[in-house]
Amino acid sequence: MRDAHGSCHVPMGAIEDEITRIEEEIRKTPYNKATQGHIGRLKAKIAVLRLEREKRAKSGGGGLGYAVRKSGHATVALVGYPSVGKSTLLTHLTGAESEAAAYEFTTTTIIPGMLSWRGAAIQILDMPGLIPGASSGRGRGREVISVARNSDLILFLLDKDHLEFRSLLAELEKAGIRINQRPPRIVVTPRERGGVSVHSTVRLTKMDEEQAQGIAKEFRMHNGDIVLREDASPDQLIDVLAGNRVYIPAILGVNKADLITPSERPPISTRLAPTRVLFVSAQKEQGFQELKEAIADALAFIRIYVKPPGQPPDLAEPVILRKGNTISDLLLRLPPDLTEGFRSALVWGKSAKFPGQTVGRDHPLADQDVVTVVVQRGTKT
Ligand SMILES: Nc1nc2c(ncn2[C@@H]2O[C@H](COP(=O)(O)OP(=O)(O)O)[C@@H](O)[C@H]2O)c(=O)[nH]1
Ligand SMILES: [Mg+2]
Repeated sequence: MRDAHGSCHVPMGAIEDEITRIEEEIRKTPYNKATQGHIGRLKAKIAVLRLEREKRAKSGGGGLGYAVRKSGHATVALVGYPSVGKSTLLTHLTGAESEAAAYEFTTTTIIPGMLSWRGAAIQILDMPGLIPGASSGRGRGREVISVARNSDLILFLLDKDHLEFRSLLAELEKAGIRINQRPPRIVVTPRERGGVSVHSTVRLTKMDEEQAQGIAKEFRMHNGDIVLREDASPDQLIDVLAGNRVYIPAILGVNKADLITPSERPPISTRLAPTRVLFVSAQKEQGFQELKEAIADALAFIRIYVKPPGQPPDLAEPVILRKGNTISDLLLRLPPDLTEGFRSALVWGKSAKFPGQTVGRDHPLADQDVVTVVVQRGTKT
């Protein structure tokens, strides 16, 4: 609904002040049935103001002007407070040269390293520490956040002496990053007239239809249908209306484990539950095997064996893809002479209904599938 906002000419500072004021109002308002509609609308107002702020930051030239070149099969962003050992971890895990020193804010740029794991190349990005206020542009916050937004996985790293990570999450949340969540099952269809109608396919307990309409109004949506296919919260509806959200998985590591005894670990795990904790020592290279496995698991790599027609499959060098990838994604990774004039593919393995099933470009593949690409003969010029 971003196009729906008129361009109001409020100065940037005023937007910031207004966000702070509304956040304060939400904090002061007790949450109950009587206030839930009001709070929903306040949250929607904040979301709209943040969209406006993003738009300004981009158009005003004060934007990012900055990007990290993605390479490898997937990109992992290392996110943590300053001095938790992110740079040390990158260096020891990947061999990349990153500055690690015994003082804060040593990482001035984002440094990439490459980790190879069972044939998959995983790019790991070391970043300046995330600090409160990053999402509104404090420190190098904008950069950190834009890199995190574009990554396939976030690896949160905490220092064993500073186990708080709520505020890291909050900072990413404010920037539209949703961690370990799936997109809400809400469908919004704008229309020309007829007002806003809200339908639900399940019983709603967190927000009623009138409250949903109130939120839509804040996004200047005056006509259209909102279909809630789950018991959605106001926050989830706001996410769908705001439209710039990204959904990224994350894992959590606690560093400097060389300085803690085995008996000190369980209480730390309990404290951070239900998030699973991986104990590592970046410096002593402890816990690296489990960490690498957790990264690879979270990235959900699948291995595809390509079988040229009439030949055995190439089992030595699978093509590495991700869960959910299709034949189309596979084609992009093969040399053009193997895919030119693509007609169909034959699939053996878990994704096939029967061995050698003929499928099209949209067919989702599974780990260890064997695939033959069938091309039209004589189409080459
Ligand atoms: N004891 C111990 N110290 C560590 C470990 N990892 C990093 N450090 C130290 O913590 C300090 C900050 O590390 P650095 O990698 O620069 O942190 P960053 O700001 O998160 O990149 C440095 O003095 C490191 O030597 C570890 O696993 N164990
Ligand atoms: Mg660093």
